[in-house]
Amino acid sequence: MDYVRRDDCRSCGKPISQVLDLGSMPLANSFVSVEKLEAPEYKFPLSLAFCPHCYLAQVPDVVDPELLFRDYAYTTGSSPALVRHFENLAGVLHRFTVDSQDTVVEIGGNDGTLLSFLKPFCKVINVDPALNLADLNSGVTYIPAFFNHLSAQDIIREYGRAKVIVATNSFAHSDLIKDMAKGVSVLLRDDGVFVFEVHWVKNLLEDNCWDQIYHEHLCFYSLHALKNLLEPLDFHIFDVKIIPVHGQSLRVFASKQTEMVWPSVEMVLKAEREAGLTGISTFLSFGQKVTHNKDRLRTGLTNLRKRGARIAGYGAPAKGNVLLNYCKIHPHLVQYVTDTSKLKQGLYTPGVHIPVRSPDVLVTDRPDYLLLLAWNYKDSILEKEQKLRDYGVKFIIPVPEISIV
Ligand code: DWN
Repeated sequence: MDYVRRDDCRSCGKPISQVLDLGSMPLANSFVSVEKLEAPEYKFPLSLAFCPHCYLAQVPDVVDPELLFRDYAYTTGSSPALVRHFENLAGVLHRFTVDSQDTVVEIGGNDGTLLSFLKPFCKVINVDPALNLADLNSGVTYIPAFFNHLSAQDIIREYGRAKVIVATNSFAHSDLIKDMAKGVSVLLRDDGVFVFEVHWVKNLLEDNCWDQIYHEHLCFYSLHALKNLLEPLDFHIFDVKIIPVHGQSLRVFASKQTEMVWPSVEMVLKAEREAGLTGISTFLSFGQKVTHNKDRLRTGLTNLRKRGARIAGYGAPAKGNVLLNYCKIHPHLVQYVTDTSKLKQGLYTPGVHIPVRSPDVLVTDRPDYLLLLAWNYKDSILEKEQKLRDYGVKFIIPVPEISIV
């Protein structure tokens, strides 16, 4: 089945309530080759729901993961700021792997960027379903599989149990999230630690990062929702950090031992209560704000084009494809988008079919405006492109509010 819609919470099983409808949406990472531009394209309903019982915000629209992840256009290495972030994370994880015989398993390790920093010190295994990324994982054991309770048992038979299990933006990507967590529990040594990074739902709501809602991101976590998911599985969250990645994310540390809990956990829980993350009204007002933002962005771009301005896009992230399709931004508004990823260059963005070009095009072609679709790297990009800006090219920042710099 390519698509199924849930009406129950994937964490606690109780009924969920829809808070935002983004309509029919193509798959955010399914870029289109020129040969397939006229062919039919997968589009599925996309919405956001909230569970008032365990506080998990979630996408109820479940697309077959074989369609989403087997041939994956996104590579971590295409974003230098993210590579630096993973080098820092590797240092944090290294504190838990004191022995070269220790094993670190990464769930959804993509092109092996994070594990490349750890492989000199311990055994490293990347469990990722993308068949097209295997060759990028040099020196890393690559298991082309979805991580779940079953594949965890296979890994134990072949490699033993893990001292560290890490998941950076993959612990929100499974409909069977409890089965994924059970896999972590059985694979992790009793003295092991589970470290994962997930987009923080507080950032989604407060910074209006609605373009982060797409079929790969099935869960939008608060620490409250994570506690309700993991504690029944005998995990204990003992530390949490708020990190400036993909907007704002939580870096969560959990183990199977009831060791001490750092004050950071209560601090984040308190911030979430104060932000209204345990009540549906906060999520309903977010939904209304998104609709307003969509209309403002499309009207703004249309007015610029009417005045003869030329607009291109900067970055072709998955979230950018949600924004382009939800706001119905076609090539007559945004002529092309640039992206550093060679896997995306020469292809077309899903749905609206805007051509993806190398950033080199900007050396000779200077549009009046660049719509910053990769807004989560705003600081590093604005710095990198200062020369373009000195020539008068303006950047349109779509999130959290539309601004021009
Ligand atoms: O969970 C996921 C998130 C965390 O990462 C996956 N669904 C896939 C991916 O989502 P994304 O595509 O929105 O991630 P990024 O890292 O925001 O994508 C940035 C894109 O922009 C990349 O394709 C690289 C490109 N880029 C660029 O062209 N010039 C990035 C930078 C920093 C640049 O200077």
